[in-house]
Amino acid sequence: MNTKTIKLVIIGSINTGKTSLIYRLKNNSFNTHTENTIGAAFTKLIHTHNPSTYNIECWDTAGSERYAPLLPLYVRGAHIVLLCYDNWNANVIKDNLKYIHTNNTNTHVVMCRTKSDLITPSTNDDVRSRDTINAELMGWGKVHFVSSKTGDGISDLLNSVCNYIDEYIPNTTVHNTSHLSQLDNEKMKSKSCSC
Ligand SMILES: Nc1nc2c(ncn2[C@@H]2O[C@H](COP(=O)(O)OP(=O)(O)OP(=O)(O)O)[C@@H](O)[C@H]2O)c(=O)[nH]1
Ligand SMILES: [Mg+2]
Repeated sequence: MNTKTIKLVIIGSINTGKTSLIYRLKNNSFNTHTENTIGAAFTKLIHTHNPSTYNIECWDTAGSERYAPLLPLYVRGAHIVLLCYDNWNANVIKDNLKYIHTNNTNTHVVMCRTKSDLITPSTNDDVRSRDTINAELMGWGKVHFVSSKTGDGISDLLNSVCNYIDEYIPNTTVHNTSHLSQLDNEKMKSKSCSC
């Protein structure tokens, strides 16, 4: 049995559904009572897909502007960053991406269009093709359309993450998170995360 341990960080603007997405990935259900994350929250996803076990160490960051200065610290050393947005805004997305690329040239970015259940059927095709084209133009491959509410797109997202790990991460990778100990413990806890 192969075991792979990776650091995954989820970033995006406030209320884009990051905590709900982590909750869905971990519990396969929708948490209707999330609160805004304070600083960041840590949770571990253990996913088994023979012959591999994936230990996915997740940092769920706060989208509030006032925590933005902490983002580079959390993102540092991440193998994968899930960049969440619930409405395409190139400037906001570029803003988020700048936190990733300063010191993280090896970080794999996965674009997640959250709350896909809120896209009306009449605009669904337009929104999907617009976001897909925009992401391609910006150099970011596939956009994952996910709904933490309905579970739509979640297994596809998880498969994508695991495929990336299979391809690029060696077995039992250990990463250094000691820099995080500089942070005030309280800032790392989220009132909202009940994962
Ligand atoms: N309809 C719908 N609502 C969602 C979905 N995901 C999250 N929400 C709602 O969006 C709001 C914000 O969700 P959170 O998961 O707390 O958002 P967040 O990105 O973690 O917010 P911050 O921690 O403040 O950055 C909540 O009211 C959620 O119930 C979804 O897939 N569909
Ligand atoms: Mg949150």
